Amino acid sequence: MDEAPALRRDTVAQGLRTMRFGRPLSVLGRVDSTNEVAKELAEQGASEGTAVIAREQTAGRGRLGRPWRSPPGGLWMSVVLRPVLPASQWPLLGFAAALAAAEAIEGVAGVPTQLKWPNDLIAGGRKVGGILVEAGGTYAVAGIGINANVTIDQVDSELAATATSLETLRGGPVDLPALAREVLSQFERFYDVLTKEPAAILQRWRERSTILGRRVQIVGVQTFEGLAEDVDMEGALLVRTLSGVQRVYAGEVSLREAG
Ligand code: BT5
Repeated sequence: MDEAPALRRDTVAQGLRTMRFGRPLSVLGRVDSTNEVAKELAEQGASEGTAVIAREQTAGRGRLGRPWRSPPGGLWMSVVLRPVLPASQWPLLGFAAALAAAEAIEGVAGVPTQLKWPNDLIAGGRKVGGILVEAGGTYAVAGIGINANVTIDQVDSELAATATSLETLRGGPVDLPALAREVLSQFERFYDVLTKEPAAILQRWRERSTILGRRVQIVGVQTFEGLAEDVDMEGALLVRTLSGVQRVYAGEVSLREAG
């Protein structure tokens, strides 16, 4: 069986065809969170596209303070952004990152991938990755996590029912440096589309969505059910309930499929 190439700066940078994303690029060993490292770089003035990849994270994080398991073999990456979009549309940065990750997974690993609002990457009906965008004052950091060559249920048995990995789905390891390169390349492309024509990103996102047209349960300050109808230009989910359409923001809620 083929050995997957090692994740190093040179194996990722070789053949990288981007203008800005991944320039500069750091590939680190074990860090707390690549979002944290990228934030520090952004605070020090790092330019847009600066990217940080780690082989392992000890304190990887998801939304709402949730932990993100990040063993060696996964793709744990963050990119510094300096968006010119109005702040109200910054949630769409997460949509662009998710679209990029899905395209890259399909292109490099050949695994069909869908998106679940707000930030989940879904393959084989399970979570194969996620996006965490964190905003600073003038910058944002987009964190992209993909379970590539990991057996996630061996890392955390609680994830056995909900999570999967590319290696599990395709029955063999994926070329991790090639995946990293393709995520950077697709992200630069979708980010530039977003800057010029945000509505085009929404349309692409809708085409990959798992939940539009389905009944969902929103769990937050209030818990309610409704029909996930659409997403809007601020990345909010529009949920039709008996009392009308509710706009739901990602910062505040979890979403489940309703029976
Ligand atoms: C996310 O949060 O899905 C965003 C994950 C972002 C991770 C990247 S890795 C690079 C960068 N650096 C970071 O520190 N973070 C970013 P959320 O939707 O809140 O999902 C978190 C939930 O997913 C947890 O509560 C678990 O139930 C589950 N989970 C944790 N680790 C997982 C994994 N590796 N695969 C699938 N599910 C996981």
